[in-house]
Amino acid sequence: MGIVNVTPDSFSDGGVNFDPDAAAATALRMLEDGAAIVDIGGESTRPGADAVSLDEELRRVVPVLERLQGAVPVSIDTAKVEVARRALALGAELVNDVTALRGDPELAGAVADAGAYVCLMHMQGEPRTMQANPIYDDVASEVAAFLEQRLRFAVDAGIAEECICLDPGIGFGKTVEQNFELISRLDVLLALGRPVVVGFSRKSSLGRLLGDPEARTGPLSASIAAAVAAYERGATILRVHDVKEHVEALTVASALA
Ligand code: HH2
Repeated sequence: MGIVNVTPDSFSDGGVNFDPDAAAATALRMLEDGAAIVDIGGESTRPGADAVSLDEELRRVVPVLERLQGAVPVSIDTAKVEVARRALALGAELVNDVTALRGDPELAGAVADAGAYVCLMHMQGEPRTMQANPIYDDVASEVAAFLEQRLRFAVDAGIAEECICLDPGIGFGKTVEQNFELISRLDVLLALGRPVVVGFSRKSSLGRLLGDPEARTGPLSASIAAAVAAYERGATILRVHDVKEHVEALTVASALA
């Protein structure tokens, strides 16, 4: 899954794809580079980010979705039902909701009505404050219990179970150690029986593990290592910024499996 953030302030690619033509060109290049789907987002959820209004989020993503319609398989990274509805009408196949259907009471019904796929992600707290002091007794079991509960909620709302994938939410209310533990214990999440999505790409935990306690991003080499490790532990979808390099690494890893 390639990432295209149509935002001025995303943590690693803010501003790069803020122009709709640039965003659409990036998405098309990702498809050529081997992405199966491209995740379009109009609101940064980096630690400390402020929320974006509905009008502004629509203004950012709709022109990009219009340019990609019929050309690229699209996922819409949003927690707002109106953004999801517009994206689904413009051909998006998957709704990637970092609130796991807790943010907008109407989103579950909209996904169910459209027969779309949905990604349910774990987050402790909310983006403005989530990195202040994340606390777990056992991060893998608590994330799994949360995702199991959200999976039940989604199915009860009418979303077909086979349309649902689950994501531990790397960096969303987790310390460096907790992020790495979630990948090393990915089996706990796989036991829920749904495909697992992992988004470690460029995240600050990578840079911090490599010795910079103030790092805001991580290098490509570390992103690829994390993606390959997640793949080898059973992740199905890797959410990444640098599609070509990840596809090359994952192709080799799968040939060696
Ligand atoms: N991470 C980000 C945003 N959306 N969705 C899922 N399912 N999993 C993730 O790990 C995930 C996500 C944050 O990364 P990015 O989109 O690059 O940055 P920003 O939120 O600053 O736009």
